[in-house]
This record gives sequence, structure tokens and C-alpha cells, in this order.
Amino acid sequence: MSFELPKLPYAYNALEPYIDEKTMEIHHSKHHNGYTNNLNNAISGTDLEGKSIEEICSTAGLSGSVRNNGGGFYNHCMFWSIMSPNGGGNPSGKIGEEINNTFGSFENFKSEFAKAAGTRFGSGWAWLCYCSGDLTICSTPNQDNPLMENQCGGTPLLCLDVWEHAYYLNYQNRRPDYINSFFNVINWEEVNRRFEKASS
Ligand code: MN3
Repeated sequence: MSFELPKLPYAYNALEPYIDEKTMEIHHSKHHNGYTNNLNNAISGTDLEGKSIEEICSTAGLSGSVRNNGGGFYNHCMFWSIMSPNGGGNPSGKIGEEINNTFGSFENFKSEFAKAAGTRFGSGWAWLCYCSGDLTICSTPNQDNPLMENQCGGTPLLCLDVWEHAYYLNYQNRRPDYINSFFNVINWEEVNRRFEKASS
């Protein structure tokens, strides 16, 4: 059993004008595909073979290769799923209520999330997590995620890739513009589904 690159749940051009077709195509078919193949090679013949990607990410003492490529596989699978051409707008359902309770307003949440994504130096990710009963925002370097050793240990609900490969073709050095555009494609139904599962 090896990991397979998941099909995108929409076309490469479906998130335009916020994320362009060429970026999506390279990001999915080259970068994510590379992490997938490298992960399979890295775990082949080890105790990690046959485990779920969540189990692998949360295993202590991972090698650099498994940590980087396992994170790359998991993070991008999640990233595609929490975006949608029908996304954006205000979060509804339980996650909408909890964001208001925790951050005071959706605008405050956006501001704090954008700050975490904008201030992550170099390559990495911004996250909204459900952590010990609370919503929290954090960021991770490289392909780390909250499930990994020495990260927050929360359940990831929302993620944003801030590697330059995620935005450079269209936004060049303007990471803040890319972050603001991301709010127009967030699939809040999926985020709410993840929140309801994590908090039940
Ligand atoms: Mn990426």
C-alpha cells in the first residue's frame, strides 16, 4: 500500500482569479506529486509502511526525509480540500460561532491568520487548529504541520501554503496580496466538518 496523489476536487483554473491555473497545475502535478513519490520511497521497507499519514506525521523521531515529504503529502491533501471555487464569504455553522467567540469577529480572525501567514519567515504554512478545546492560530516552517513532534499537537482545521511556489507566478513577492485572495476561496463547509469532528 503506498500513498497516491489525490485528484483535485476541481479544475486547475477553478480558483481563478485568486489562484491561477498554471500555479495550481505545477503545484499539484509537480510539487505534490514529488512529495508523494518521495514519501513512498522514504517509508518503503520501514515500520511506517502501511500506517496512515496522520499516524506517520505524529510519530516521534521521524527522519528528515519522512518529515518533509510526509508533511508535504498531508499538508497539500488538506490544502486542496479546504479550498473551493464556491468558497469564501463568512464562515457559517458551528465554526462561524466559534470563530466569533474566540477572536471577537471574523475580521479579527482574518487579521490574525493573515499575520501568522505573513510573518512566517521563508517557507511554511499558517494553520487554524482545534487545540485542547480552543481554536488557535499558528504557523510551521517547511512542511511541518501541527501533528508533528515539537508542534502544537492540535487538530488542523484550515491551512495556507506560504511557500513561494504557491503564489510566485502570479503574485511575485506580494505574499500579503496572495493571503488576502485566499479568503475568497476558503471552503468553510469543509472547515466546519473538520471542526465538528474534532470537537465532538
Ligand atoms: Mn506547496
